[in-house]
Amino acid sequence: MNKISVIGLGYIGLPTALIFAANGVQVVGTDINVELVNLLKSGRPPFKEKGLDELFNKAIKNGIEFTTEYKRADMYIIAAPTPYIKRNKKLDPEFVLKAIKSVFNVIQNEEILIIESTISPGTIDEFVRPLVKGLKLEKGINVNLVHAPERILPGNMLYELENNSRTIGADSVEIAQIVKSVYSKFCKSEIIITDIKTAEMTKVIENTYRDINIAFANELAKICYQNNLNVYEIIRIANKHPRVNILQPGPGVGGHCISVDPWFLVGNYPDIVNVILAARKVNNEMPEFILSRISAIMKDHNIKDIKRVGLYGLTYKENVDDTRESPTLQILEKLSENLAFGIKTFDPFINHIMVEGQELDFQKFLSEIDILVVLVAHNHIKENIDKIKGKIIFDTRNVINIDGVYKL
Ligand code: SAJ
Repeated sequence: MNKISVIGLGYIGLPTALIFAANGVQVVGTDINVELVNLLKSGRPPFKEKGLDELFNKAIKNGIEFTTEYKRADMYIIAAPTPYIKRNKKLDPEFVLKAIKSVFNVIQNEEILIIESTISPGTIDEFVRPLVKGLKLEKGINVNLVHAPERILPGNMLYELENNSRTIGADSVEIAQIVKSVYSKFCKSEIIITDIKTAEMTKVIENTYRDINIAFANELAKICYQNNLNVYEIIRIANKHPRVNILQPGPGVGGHCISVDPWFLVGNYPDIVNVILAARKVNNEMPEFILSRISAIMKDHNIKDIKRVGLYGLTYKENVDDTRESPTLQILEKLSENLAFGIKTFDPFINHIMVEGQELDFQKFLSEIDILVVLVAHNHIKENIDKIKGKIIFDTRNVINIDGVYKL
């Protein structure tokens, strides 16, 4: 396994390519996006992540190659996007299938083809195997399929790449062992070998489990609000129980994973799922709950102009610059057009205008509002408590410890 080709240099593919290269593997990183490849060639990673710059420099020093072309390798890792089709709650495997077809233009024989992209259970059987079978016949070669899903946490990706256990799903234990030995070049944790469908299922249910637990915390927040109880104190005390681990309520669930993966199970098993679907509904209704709380606070303080309300945070969670499916964007979508235009927003991680009413300067943002709604717990807001004193604050993330702050 001298050379690895990583295809798809996004949130998963890029850190994976870099960490293999930083650990002495010859890596070629391929992406169809010319601007992205040029950015990488100029030595600039496309997103912020703790430790990414150092890893990037190490990979460059070790000769990592970035290109839009597909290059021959001993192992191909596909980390192409797997978008979720809202209409039928299914996964769109097109990007992955296109990448596989392109790999077959350079593949020779017996290489290992690893899919790291999150795919719904059964995707390999339903879409990948038929495609690969045809391509193998056409070229008269064999290729070894593997599914190795990742579980790294945005905001702590590089630490988790090295320290999280991995699942290797393969058709043969021998191939799985080879892949396991390659991943152990950087993975210091347990690498579990299983079959492909089990690997597909475990990845999706891990995120589904988390979504259900967040939904429980959110529903608990609504119950506590009605009873004028402190949901955080109740969770804190309940979690003292040795077998209770309730997560934190928030303004909703964003990101391209937790808010997406459970839908694959809803789409694939509509006659079975109940809890999974109910949790999705609870989390998707949190933006409405936040809006009802904002209007109650405005009434409390006799503030009629939505322009005096500022939403802090556009990303889907703290200390990342990813806004996909963020609760704030969900809230803005639910506001009527003129209200959405009126409300102010600010996010220290977003340095370009992406919504109407967004301020790029924190002081200016604060000068224009009376009510500050904290929707994302960036370190930035915790470091600027002195600047927000005097505002009416609605802290949906329980990170502002000032008297009189509204909480969930
Ligand atoms: N959230 C809460 N309350 C909590 C925890 C999270 O409201 O107690 C919200 C966050 O604010 C965010 C959303 O949920 O909007 C998701 O955030 P997250 O940190 O739970 O998850 P992701 O999407 O950043 O990363 C998840 C992780 N999966 C699990 O923790 C089971 C990560 O390990 C996966 O690799 C990633 O999905 C993925 O790529 O699948």
